[in-house]
Amino acid sequence: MGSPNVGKSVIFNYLTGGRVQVSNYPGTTVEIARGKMIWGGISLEIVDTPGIYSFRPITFEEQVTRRLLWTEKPALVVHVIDAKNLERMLPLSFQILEAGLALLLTLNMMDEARRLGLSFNVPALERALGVEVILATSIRGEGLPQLREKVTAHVARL
Ligand SMILES: Nc1nc2c(ncn2[C@@H]2O[C@H](COP(=O)(O)OP(=O)(O)OP(=O)(O)O)[C@@H](O)[C@H]2O)c(=O)[nH]1
Ligand SMILES: [Mg+2]
Repeated sequence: MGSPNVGKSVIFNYLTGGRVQVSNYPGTTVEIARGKMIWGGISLEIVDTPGIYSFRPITFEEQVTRRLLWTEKPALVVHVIDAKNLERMLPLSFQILEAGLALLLTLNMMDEARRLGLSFNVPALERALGVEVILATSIRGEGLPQLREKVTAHVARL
């Protein structure tokens, strides 16, 4: 899950071999998409959600996403963030943690962030937030094998 237009569906397609629509405008995904990932002997259902700005269910997309979290209690929430807007997007991470859900934070669009001169101290961020952090440029597949490993490892520990 995450804000609109941050690359959630690109990541979903990578993990599941799915083909949900990806486009450069917010609100592309309007309904929940489900796919299967089999990796390391573990079979998982991966869910792609409509982009949301916060847990306050104002838009229909936010209502859909929030209901999914409460009713299905996912084993792990992959919060996808645009690395260029970390500060603006982090509050949703805290809301996910406050809801008692396990979180894996993915700073996507690292190609654009690097172009802006941004870099991230991942171990420091992980210590400060108490969650695992991945850097990714999902349109190039960078960081996604690592993301898949961490998702699988988390589920294997349950
Ligand atoms: N430069 C760059 N563009 C990316 C990256 N990941 C995704 N994109 C582009 O960002 C746009 C949005 O990607 P989507 O996967 O549709 O985003 P989404 O989060 O599913 O968006 P909604 O469904 O609207 O919530 C597309 O044009 C992607 O090609 C990345 O790492 N770097
Ligand atoms: Mg989408």
